Amino acid sequence: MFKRPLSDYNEFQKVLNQAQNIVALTGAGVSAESGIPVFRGPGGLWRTHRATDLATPQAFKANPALVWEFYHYRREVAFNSQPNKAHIALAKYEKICQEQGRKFSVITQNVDGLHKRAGSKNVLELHGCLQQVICTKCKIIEMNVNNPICEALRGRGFGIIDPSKKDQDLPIIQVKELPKCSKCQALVRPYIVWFGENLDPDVLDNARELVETCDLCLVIGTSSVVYPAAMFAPTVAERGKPVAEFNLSEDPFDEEFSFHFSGPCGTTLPKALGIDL
Ligand code: BJW
Ligand code: ZN
Repeated sequence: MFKRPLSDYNEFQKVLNQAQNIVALTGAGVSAESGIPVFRGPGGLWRTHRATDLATPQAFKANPALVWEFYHYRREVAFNSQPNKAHIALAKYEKICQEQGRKFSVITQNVDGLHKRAGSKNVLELHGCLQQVICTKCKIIEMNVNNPICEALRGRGFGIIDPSKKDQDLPIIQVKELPKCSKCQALVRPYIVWFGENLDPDVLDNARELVETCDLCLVIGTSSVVYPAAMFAPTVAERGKPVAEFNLSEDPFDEEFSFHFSGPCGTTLPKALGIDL
């Protein structure tokens, strides 16, 4: 028989107040109200491009300039965005938990850095971050928040997202003009986990441990289609622990989830966590 998860804030708060080890798993929807496009669905980043054209190591090998244009656009949007009420509520709730000796962690699929900028401290960035680059040769990982990251990318990338902007008429960027490693001068790439690449093993181990030990999981603004993150919340539910989903969607992702709060998480999440903003 289909069990419908509860949408009752009072019932959720009873569970929340009892929990000692809480994990919040977030996806692109948590940053949507900061103006950062989600990946899938209407208005999603992938709508005019196949993900495999832009977010795979093969795409970078074939056309590093195209991939860098895409990431220059993404960096520009993310660096000019601000954390929204959902990010801030999570950061404030982590602080409350810390004061009470309870554990609160964020596992995010997002690469925009907004959880940390909102003040969250226990954050695992599963898919990397836009603020870092990795050298294709010596593999050194460096922080780089220069914007643009190199002169050749200034004003570029918007035509990838919106073909009417026609930046395909601009001159092709040569590989030698793309961002370079400060140590060995080889080409660098965004420090992002692309399709078909393994996640950082330490980050993945830490995430798995949280998933296996938490006593409450909040799953916020994710379509739950990309692995391994997609299996985290169902794994918690299979252990018999409560999972509370916050999504625009009316329908829960998994009938084993205990709670489903439909609507923009900038509204539903502060209300559920009892944070006044
Ligand atoms: C709101 C809202 C609001 C909106 N309030 N809600 C079969 C089984 C298992 C694995 C695979 C498989 N076939 C292939 C794989 C591997 C692959 C995979 O999972 N593919 C699937 C598509 C099937 N995974 C990988 O390759 C991973 N590596 C790996 O598994 O290594 C081992 C391996 C290697 C080789 C083969 C097989 C295994 C790596 C995955 C890396 C994902 N990278 C991306 C791109 C990064 C690039 C970048 O950011 O530039 O990460 S994909 C993209 O999707 C991005 C996101 O982090 C990720 C998840 O998306 P998310 O966050 O869920 O966003 P959306 O847009 O999908 O959803 C938004 C949601 O928010 C929606 O539900 C809205 O309703 C909601 N929403 N506004 C509340 N205001
Ligand atoms: Zn190098």
